[in-house]
Amino acid sequence: MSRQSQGGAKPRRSENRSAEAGRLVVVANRLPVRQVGGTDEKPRWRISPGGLVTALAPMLRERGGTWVGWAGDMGRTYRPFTQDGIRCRPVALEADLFEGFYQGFSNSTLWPLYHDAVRPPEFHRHWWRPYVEANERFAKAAAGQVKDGDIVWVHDYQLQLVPRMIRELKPETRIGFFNHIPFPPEELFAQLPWRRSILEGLLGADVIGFQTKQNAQNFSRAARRHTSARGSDTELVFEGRRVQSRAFPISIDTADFERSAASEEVVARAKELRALMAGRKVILGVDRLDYTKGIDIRFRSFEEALRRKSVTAENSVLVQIAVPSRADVGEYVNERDEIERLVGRINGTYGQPGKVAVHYLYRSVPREELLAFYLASDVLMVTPFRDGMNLVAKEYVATRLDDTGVLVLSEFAGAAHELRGAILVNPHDIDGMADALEQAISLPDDEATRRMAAMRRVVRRHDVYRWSDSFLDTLIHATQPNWD
Ligand code: ADQ
Repeated sequence: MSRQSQGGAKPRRSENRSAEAGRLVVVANRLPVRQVGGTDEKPRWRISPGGLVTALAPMLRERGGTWVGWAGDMGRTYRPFTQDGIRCRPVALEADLFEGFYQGFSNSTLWPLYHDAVRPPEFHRHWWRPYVEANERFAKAAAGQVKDGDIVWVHDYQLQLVPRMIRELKPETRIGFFNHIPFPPEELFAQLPWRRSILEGLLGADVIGFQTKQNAQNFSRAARRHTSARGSDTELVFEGRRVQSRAFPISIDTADFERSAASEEVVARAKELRALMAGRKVILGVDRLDYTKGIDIRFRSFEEALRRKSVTAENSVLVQIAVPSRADVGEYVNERDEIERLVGRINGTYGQPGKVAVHYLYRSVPREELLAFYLASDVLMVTPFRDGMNLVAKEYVATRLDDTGVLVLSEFAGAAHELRGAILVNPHDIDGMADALEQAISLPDDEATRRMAAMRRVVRRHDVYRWSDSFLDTLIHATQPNWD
């Protein structure tokens, strides 16, 4: 849903101010499209829906610019193309490079390290080299698109070396970086053998955005400790340049979620789902199947509540939708095995004929179906051990148009800083989570409404457009000693 379709909304600030800057060059691991047929010479593409695309597409269309990223197909080289008004510049990655850069260094070194080392990060020199090489490819491709006055916005942990690499190729460019995942405490980050290169890579940017103030502070401390950067938690000076390190909490297209949640199709499907589980409290979990999301611990807390008999398969059901993710990384295979073992154990012990205790759906579901599940549930449990933000929590809140429903939320998700009406839990504490679940299913209606209404105000005020506007506004107005 584009911004123009929001009933004649006023132009946002960055739309006006962006006149001062040039075009926008977005650099992200993935292009905002997927191939849906065609031939090798003439592939057909479709835009992949998602928050980032939604937020940036209007600006890319209006101001011009390019999205630089991988097309999702190893070893294939595609020519630049335009899809739905967005110019795409594909970056080629062969199987060997992809394995070391993405599955290795990005997902088996950085991902666990940046999520509080909930799994031991693996440090391998033979993964670092492809990480550098892949970052060089993205940086060169991006620099090739940059004209005088353009601004560049680099995204996420896979591309942390890119800001500095672009700076070397195009020294006068305004460069922003946003980290979608947490930035770990300095003591943990210090384990990384390539810590200085990563920090200096990021310091090539003018503005480095994080999900929370704590993440921004963690970065600044690590930078002061391991590089020549000096300054405060929000502003550093590195090699004579000014670098801002600030929190820009990401959000969703709230108006669009509200509209879809009111649609006949979604409302009718939600009714059907409710009828299938009539008379029972529906507790929902929705996640990528990832060991950081705490799906296993959520199941254990539900099992504890069943053991206490405060919850039974007669009066409650846990529905878990888990979207397959990184299924070729060993830890993810183990996590899936563990989750499926737990589902079997819980249903074997507590299920009744015709009434399972846990419905487990291992698949991606279409957006309307996902929204119908949000509407049909009484409680959403979001229990990551660590999460940059967690958009599922915000999506759930946005769809509860009648202010019903209860959110149980990990205090270690970035969203916990904003969604104060949630019942906050420590995901390492199984008994505490079982207590929270009991509290959630028996929360008086007026209290649930008060909490949900407060959270809805937050997601309505702070949507994904506000996020991208405030980041780009900060970047456009960033100054450097040699620019003044
Ligand atoms: P993710 O770790 O992928 O994102 P999250 O923020 O929850 O986590 O976003 C997941 C998205 O996938 C949501 O939009 C959700 O609707 C969708 N989804 C999840 N399960 C699904 C299912 N079974 N079927 C269909 N859709 C499903 C990373 C960081 C987060 C950060 C985001 C954005 O890890 O912390 O919030 O980027 O910055």
